This record gives sequence, C-alpha cells and structure tokens, in this order.
Amino acid sequence: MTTAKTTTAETAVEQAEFDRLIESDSRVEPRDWMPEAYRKTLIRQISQHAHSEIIGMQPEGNWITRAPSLKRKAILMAKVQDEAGHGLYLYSAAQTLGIDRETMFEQLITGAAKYSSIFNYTTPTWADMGSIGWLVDGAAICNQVPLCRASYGPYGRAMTRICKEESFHQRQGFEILLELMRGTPAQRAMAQESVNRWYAPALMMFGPPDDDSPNSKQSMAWNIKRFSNDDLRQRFIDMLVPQAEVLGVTLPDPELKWNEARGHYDFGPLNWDEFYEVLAGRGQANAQRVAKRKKAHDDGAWVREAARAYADARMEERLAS
Ligand code: FAQ
Repeated sequence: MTTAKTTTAETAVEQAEFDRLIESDSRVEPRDWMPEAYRKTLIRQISQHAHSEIIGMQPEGNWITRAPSLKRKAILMAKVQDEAGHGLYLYSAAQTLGIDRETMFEQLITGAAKYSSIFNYTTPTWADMGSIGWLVDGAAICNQVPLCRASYGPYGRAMTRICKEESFHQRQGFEILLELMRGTPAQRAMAQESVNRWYAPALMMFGPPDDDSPNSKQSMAWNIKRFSNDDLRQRFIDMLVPQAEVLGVTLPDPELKWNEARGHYDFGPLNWDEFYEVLAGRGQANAQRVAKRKKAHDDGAWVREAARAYADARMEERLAS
C-alpha cells in the first residue's frame, strides 16, 4: 500500500518535471522520465521515418545502373547512401526509447508500421530522379526543418544532420530538371511528364488534412510537431511556385492561384482516396518495396551473424585479460 502511494507520488513529481521541460521548450533526453503515450508516439513517428528513409532508397536505387553519365551516377549513389545513413540515425534514435531493431523490422514487414506513401510510386524515367530530388526531398525538408526542434533530444539532433544532407538532395534534383528543361523537346516533355506524376503525391507526404489528422494535436502539444500538416503543405506550395517558374515547368493544378488577401497560393483538392489506398497497401509498388526489403534483410543474415560472433569473441577476450 505504502509502495503504491509512493509510486503515485513519484509519478506526479516526474510528470510535473516532464511538463516543465515541455512548457519551457527544453529537450527530453533518454534518461528522463516520460509518459508512456509520449514514448509510444515517438517510437511510432521515428521508426516510420526510419523505414521511409530505408524503403526510400529503392525508387532511386532503380536508376543507379542506368544514370546517364558517370557524374550523375556518382551523385545518385552518394544520395542513396545518405538515405541509408538517415535510416540508421533514426533507428538509433528510436532504440533510445526502448525498442529494438528486429522488432522495428518485423513491424515494417508485417505492415504494423507505416512508411511514407510517396515511396510506393514507381520511377519509370530518368526525370523521376529530378522530381524526387526537387519535390520529394523538397517536401521532406519543409516537414523536417521544424523537427530539428522536436522536444525529444536524439530525434532533434538526428534531424539537424539529416536536413543538411536533404538540402543537397533537393538541389541536385532541381538541377537534373533544369538541365532537362534546357535540353531537347523530348527531354523537356520527359521532365514535365514526371513533375505531373510526382506533384500531388509529394503534397500528400505532409499527411491528411488537419481535420483528419488524429495525431497532430497531441504531437504539437508535446513539441514533437511544430506545425500542422496543412500549414506545412501550404508553406511547401508557396515555395514551389517560384521554383517551377525558374525551371519552366507547369505545376499540374489548374486551381493554383495567388491569393493576395491570404498572402498564399490557393490550390485545388487532392485525391485523398488515392492516399488511403496507398496506405492500405494498394499503391503501385507496395508489395514490391516490402518484398525487396525483406529479401535484403534475409540476404544480410550472415553479416549480422558474423558481426555478432566477432563481438562475442572480443568480449570473451576482454573478460579473459
Ligand atoms: N505516408 O495523424 P497524422 C523522406 C499516417 S522521409 C504514410 O497526421 P502524424 C526523405 C500517419 O502515420 C519521408 N503514412 O500522423 C527521403 C498516421 O498513421 P499511424 C518521411 C502517413 O504522425 C527523400 C495517419 O496517417 N518523413 O522523404 C503519411 O501526426 C527521398 C494519420 O496521420 C517523415 O516520416 C504519409 N505521407 O503526421 C528519403 C517525417 N502521412 O502512424 C528517400 C516525420 C500520415 O497513426 C528519398 N513524420 N500518415 O498508423 C512526420 O512528420 C509525421 O509522422 C507525418 C504524419 C507528418 C508524416
């Protein structure tokens, strides 16, 4: 009885300290007490973010062997390797919350954990490397710069480094499209056709409209998310329009129009049925993406076993000395 009372009192003190950290916009660190719901939300978001980076290597990995020049190949390889690194920082950040890598992997393969809808779209043309860099990395930066200030320390710190690399990714995509748009009529047509396919899915990366976003309110109260899905989407569109003018591409939305009174661009409705179909596993490439990830994991079993055997041997040596 006494123990239970003490525990409740202790929890109240810990909760008050957690609330103080959040209210003062300070960082919560792995050693700190945190409410279970906060821990769960972070594990959900960080692990899904990590899965997105790892699955996100596939649509571009598809073009490494077919890049049009040695220079483009080297840049693309570096970018895809960066995504692997982002996945690893993020898995490590999630592990500080008490979940292990094998469990996260199982959640990805069984569909219990999501990854970004955008990576279920296919990349049939070289111009798609430009669109992914410009639109997908552009949306990722817009969403992720505020996450550098996320209340959970390991997540915010991982995001700072990730964002630096993402801005190089965005610029290389923009430059691929710029070169195509300055090329032959066929190259210009290829760039425009690709932008037509990636534009709306990139806008949907920010998540459902605020009214249909069950997690936003609490995540914002905890200083994990700093802006709502719709606010970030609007910010991204406002940023894209002048960049599209420089490129000379048309954004495929006839309702896109500057609204002087709002100080923002108005835009047409998005097809949220398509978004939920992709989330339900019925996108262009869901099955292929997960199967490929599973095969890579299975094929890498011997590396994990060897690394474990080596670590065990080193430990035995240390204990013996
Ligand atoms: N795709 O209540 P909300 C990248 C789910 S990395 C799939 O609004 P929340 C770099 C959401 O999880 C891209 N699912 O949720 C790169 C929730 O379901 P749950 C990844 C989505 O968490 C570039 C449900 O819908 N970035 O691109 C999506 O508050 C090129 C209700 O939604 C991040 O993960 C979606 N688009 O807000 C790599 C950033 N949107 O979990 C390679 C961190 C929503 O309850 C190549 N994450 N859902 O079952 C976030 O900022 C947030 O988690 C949001 C969603 C904004 C994605």
